[in-house]
Order: sequence, then C-alpha cells, then structure tokens
Amino acid sequence: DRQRAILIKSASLFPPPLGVKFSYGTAGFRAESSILSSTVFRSGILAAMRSLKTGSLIGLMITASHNHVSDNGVKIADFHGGMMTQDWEPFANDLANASNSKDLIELIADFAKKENIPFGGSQSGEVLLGRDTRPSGEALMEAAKQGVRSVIDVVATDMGILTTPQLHWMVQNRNRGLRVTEFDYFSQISNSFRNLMELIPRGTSPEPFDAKLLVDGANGVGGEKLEGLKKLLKDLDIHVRNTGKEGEGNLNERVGADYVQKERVVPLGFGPNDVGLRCASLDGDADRLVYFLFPSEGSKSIDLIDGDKILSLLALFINEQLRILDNKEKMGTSEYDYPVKLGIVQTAYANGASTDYLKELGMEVVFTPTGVKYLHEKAAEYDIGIYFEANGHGTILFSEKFLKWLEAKIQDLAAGSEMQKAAQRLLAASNLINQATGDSLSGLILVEVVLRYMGWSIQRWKSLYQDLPSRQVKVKVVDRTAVVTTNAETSVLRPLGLQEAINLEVAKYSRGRAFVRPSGTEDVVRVYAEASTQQEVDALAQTVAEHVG
Ligand code: NG1
Ligand code: ZN
Repeated sequence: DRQRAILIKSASLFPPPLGVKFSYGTAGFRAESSILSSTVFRSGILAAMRSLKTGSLIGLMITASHNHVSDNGVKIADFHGGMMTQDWEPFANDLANASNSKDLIELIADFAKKENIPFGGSQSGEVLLGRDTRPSGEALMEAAKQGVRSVIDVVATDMGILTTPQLHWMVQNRNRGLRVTEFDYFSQISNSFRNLMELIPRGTSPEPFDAKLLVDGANGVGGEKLEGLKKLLKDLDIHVRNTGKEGEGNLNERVGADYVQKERVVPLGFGPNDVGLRCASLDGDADRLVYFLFPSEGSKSIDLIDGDKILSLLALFINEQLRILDNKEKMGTSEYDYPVKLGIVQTAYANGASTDYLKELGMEVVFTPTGVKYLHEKAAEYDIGIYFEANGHGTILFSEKFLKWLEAKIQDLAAGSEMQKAAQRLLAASNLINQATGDSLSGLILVEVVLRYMGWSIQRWKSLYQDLPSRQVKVKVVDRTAVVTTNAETSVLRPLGLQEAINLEVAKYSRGRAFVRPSGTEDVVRVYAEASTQQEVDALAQTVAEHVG
C-alpha cells in the first residue's frame, strides 16, 4: 500500500551503520553524530506513530547535552511533556537496530497492529522538533523531519534551535491548548518572576542584595537563550559568558555544569576578578544548573553549590510558604482544606549531608534510581514534589489538585494578608518553574528570586550545610551490563561478591559510603564515594574502582 511504499523509499535514504548497536537509554539515543542519521530518521517515524497513537502532539529533541560537540543524540518527549513511556523503549531499540528496510517496515507494521495505530486513517498527528547548537544538528533535523513525514497525515513542525526544557514545555502546554512560541515561554517566566519580586517583604534583608550574577552558558544553546530572556527581567544583573558566539570557545569544552560539578574547577572565561561573586553554570542543552564561587584568589578549586543545595534552598522556601499557610488559628474549615504533602526526591548521588539536613528539617526524603524519568514520576506523587540530581537537573512539580486548592485559597484569604501572599508565592513559583522537566533557565530565575526573598548571599546559601567530601570515578569495562544493582542502585547484586568487597572497604572509613552502577549514557561503570576527608574519599573511590575493573 501507499504507506509502505513511502516508508521503503525514504528509509533507503538513511541506511544504518554496520555493526553498531543502539540503545534507548535514560537520555534517548546518543552516539558519534556521523553514525546517527538512520537512528534519528527512525526516531522521527517513532514520534509520528506515538502522535497517531495518543492523538496528541509529540516532541523530538536532537541533543547530546553535556557530551562532546562531535556527539549527538535524539529523544522523544511524550504527550505530557515528560520522557517517552518506557513501554515503547523496546520498540525504539528494535527500530534503531533493524538492519534493512524490509525488517524495518515489518517491525513498524507489526507494532502498529499490536498498538492499534491508525495508519492513513481519520487520525492526524504532529511532531514538534527542536535541536541544540551542535553543527551536526542541522542535517539530523532533516533526517528527523523525513522520518516524521514518511508517516501519512503526520506533520513535522521545526522549532529550530531550542533548549531541551523549552521543547518539553512547548509539548506539555500545546497539549493543554495553550500558545507555545518562545515568546510565550519567556513571558511566562518573566511575568511570574515579576509577581514573585512584588511579593518579597520590604526591608527584611539584613544586607543589600548583590544583583550581579555571572553565568557560564557552556558555549551552548542556554547562553544564547538567556541573553534573550534577560531583556525581559528588570532587577537582575545577569552577565552571560561562554555564549557560544564566535571566538568564545567550544561547546562543553572545559565549560558547563557537568564540567564544573564533576571536576570542581573554574570554567574557561572566569578569572581572578570574579572572586566572591555569585556564578552559575548551565550544561550544553540547558537542563542542568549549578552555582559556584571562587573562595579566594589563587585557589584553583571552586566552592560548588550543586543540585542538592539548590534543592535545599527551594525546599526551604516552599516549606516556609506552607508553614505560613498552615496557620492553625486562621485556617478555615472549608471542605477544600487538606494537609498538603511535600516530598523531596533524590538519588544515591545526593550528598549525604544534604539528605541529613533535609530530614532534620522534618521533610520527607525518598530515593529513586538515577534518571529523570524515575525522579519525575516519584515527585508527581506529591502535592508538591521537589526533585534534583546532584548534577543540577531538577524541578518542582505541583499537582493539579493542589493548584486548584491554591487558587481557591487565594480567593478566600484576606487580601494582602501574609497567608494570601504565601499562597500567591506558591502559585507564582508553579508558573515560573518548568512543570515538564528540569530547566536551568527557569530554575536559575527562581533561585535568584528566592535568594532575594531570603536576603541571602551565595556564601550564606553555601553554609546551609557542609558537603561531605565525595569522589566520582568512571571505570571502563568490557561489559557494563554485567553490573546489576538493586535498592535504588545502592547495592550490587551481580557480579557476586562485589557488594561484600565494597562493604569491607566502606567499613574502614568514618562516614564512609560507596556504590557502583552502570552508566545509562556512557559505556562505563560509575563509582561514587563519600567519607569525612577528601584524602580518605579519594582512597575509597580508588579501591572500589579496582574491585570493579
Ligand atoms: P548516567 O550516565 O546513567 O550516570 C547521567 C547522569 C544522570 C542523568 C543522565 C541523563 C550522573 C552521575 N549521571 O546518567 O544523573 O542526568 O546522565 O543526562 O550525573
Ligand atoms: Zn543536559
């Protein structure tokens, strides 16, 4: 039939590389960009099928985030704006690995039948496509569009260069019937920023707030977009470096949130003149955010304010608003009042000191395996769920039920009262921070307002708690899938004996902790360790790595 003929014709333009096995990991498909065109083309077909199946807009993003500029990747944003349903991952893998057009078409036909996908029927579909600034993105975008367009009645809408979180946001909001241009995205952030600024109590700050913020854009899409966004933000004094413009350096090369967080050193473009200033760093596709500062002149290492500390700051802010709202005397007895559940979601990579700190404040802290999809899903179980990975990926999710409650509350409460202001702050925060996925741009703006609300310098924020010394190392192994973990990745099931060996090493140190897991995005096994001194933790990580390799 016609559909088959179209697919055969277009698939022949994108032959797969020989002898490469692709796998849809925690961040979609990633590889050296020169071998990706068939996979991206096929991901376009997949996205189109997903759109027909769900009757909704689906997103497709071309990026390899913090990885080398010569790498690229592709991932699908599902109709709700989050990661693609895990049920479709095996099909994604089969599609990417089909060795010829005939197999490919058979796979598509079988899956369409199994999933009742109405090819060429009454249903039409749409896929929204975005890419980061990688040079290979342009050709891969064409491959993706051809994939989408080879499914009858599905249109491909090319949004050009976007941050990953912008694309997720657009998919989520378009499927809620809203307008989703980049201007709409920027407006939503800047409007809720202004609302929050107006809700800051006057004259409470003990010291004048230093508005100056330096941002490392990783020479990627985030720096460029922040330049646009900051024009709408009065009161913030943002200076973007490593914007990716000519002569500023290469994408992710000794710059960016991944580099700063893992290596703990100053990114290029920052120097001794910046000692003591508040600095932030985005990753290559702007879905990660960390802060840092140079403690003193001449020191090479930085003081890192990682995702855990961003999480702690935001959790304090949210908790404070809930505390103001939960004023027993004034709390109405109306039927819509209910105990609001706040949940904090972390992974095993969270610094132990952050977990202790949050628990001491009485917060509920839960753990999931690494990977945004797990954290996001868990956070969505709460009225307000805050999740962050130590590497700076995270957001705050507000449930529909809670937001309805909040809106009713705001109507009900005395105008201008402290309680009404607390409710308004929560509502503004929910509009500011990306509800689809972790977003360094909206996250950065929220952090900036919260610091002002608290009246805190970056030094004060940093001193919330003292990080335990930690170390991460990668171990190259023949087959990383030989390492199998359980219990949110904190213990090893296989190979047998490895966990016992780790336990013996850990027991030698005070406050020792270590775990190993196979990476979902790189061909390595990762080792993470904590102990009470840097020297001890380096030794611990080293010995554990030797047990792995
Ligand atoms: P892997 O490679 O599975 O460790 C890395 C990050 C994750 C997550 C994904 C997706 C670490 C230790 N791991 O996953 O947290 O961000 O990339 O980009 O930072
Ligand atoms: Zn990223």
